[in-house]
Amino acid sequence: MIKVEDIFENLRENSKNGVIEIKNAKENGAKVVGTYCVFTPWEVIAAAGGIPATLCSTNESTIPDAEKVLPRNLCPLIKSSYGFAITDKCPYFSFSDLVIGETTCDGKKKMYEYLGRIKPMHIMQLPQTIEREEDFEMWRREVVCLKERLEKEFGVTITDEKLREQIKIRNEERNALKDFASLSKLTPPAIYGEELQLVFNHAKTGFDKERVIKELKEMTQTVKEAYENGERRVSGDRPRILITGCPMGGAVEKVIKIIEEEGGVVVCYENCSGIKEKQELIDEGKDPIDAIAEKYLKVPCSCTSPNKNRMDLLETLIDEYKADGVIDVILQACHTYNVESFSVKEVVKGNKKIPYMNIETDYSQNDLGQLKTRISAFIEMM
Ligand code: BJ8
Repeated sequence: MIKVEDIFENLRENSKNGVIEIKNAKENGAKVVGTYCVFTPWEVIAAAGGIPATLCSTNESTIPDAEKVLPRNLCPLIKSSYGFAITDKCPYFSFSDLVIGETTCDGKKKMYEYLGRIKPMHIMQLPQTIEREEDFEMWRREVVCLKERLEKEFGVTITDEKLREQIKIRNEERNALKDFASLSKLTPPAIYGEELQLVFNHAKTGFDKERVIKELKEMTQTVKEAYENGERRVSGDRPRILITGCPMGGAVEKVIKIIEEEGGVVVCYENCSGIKEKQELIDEGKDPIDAIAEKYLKVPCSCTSPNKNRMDLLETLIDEYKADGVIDVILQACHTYNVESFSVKEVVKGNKKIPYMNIETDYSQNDLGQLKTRISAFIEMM
């Protein structure tokens, strides 16, 4: 039987497999649809026969090129995304036949205007607030517009049956990811936070969803069995950290590394590269367009106002994963997450009575020393 360490080693070694998979699919005539945000309803793209692919956005190497056009004091995620596109360094972007964006934060939606000069784009208009009936109606119309655009671009008809099929697959993947993440609920956790992030990344770049679901279930089973047989890879005296805030990945994984080097363990990611989008399933009993619109409108992103769902989700996750402390990771110049950090602090320190720390960082490695000092002091205090 495969050892637990080997599972993660294989994932690290095969992290580029997604590129090969999509290249082969493209050569066989598949249509690729690039996405940036978890508001994009993947089910609609897949029901059109397209492959939804998350585009590159987490490396600092493309930022200097982006800054020839975009202002320097802009969020690194936006600059990196644009830099990847103009330098043609993101294979997923190169393969995309269409790119989908949403009107989330100001920087992102304005950047999309320039991206539209390079690739065909479809922009979904996201309501600013999500609580009124008219917000749902507006977003539902946007889902229908996307469906119609894909039908036109790819010369296909998206039936309710195809949508239902994709909803079922993606729900199964969400459940499989949540089951894997549940290994961090154990005391002590069965896995490290770096490994949890690795598995989320793996699912994101695995395009054959049935294979990904099977792999996730097997990984969960292997880790669970080893744990039940007494294997303890993570020491029980490591403080359990929940990470919230902006999406992570690539350059920002420095934060995870430091937390675990300094004696903590990340047990949960309340962000878009973690569990945020996975928590809620799509209702399989409803009209598929209604159900898709309803699910995605509930993504608790700071770009919507108010964003009470995020505070509720945070409280639930702190309890479920038995977090000892919360680290709020905010990308430089991300105003919405930065402003929201005050409410997050109120929930964490006020309601849950556990320590909270806010980190503002970018994609450079210049702040490693400072991050290390602050994170180490935070962990020591717990
Ligand atoms: S659903 S979090 S993936 S918008 S970090 S670019 S908000 S300035 S990434 Fe996001 Fe969708 Fe929301 Fe999730 Fe702007 Fe902030 Fe940069 Fe951000």
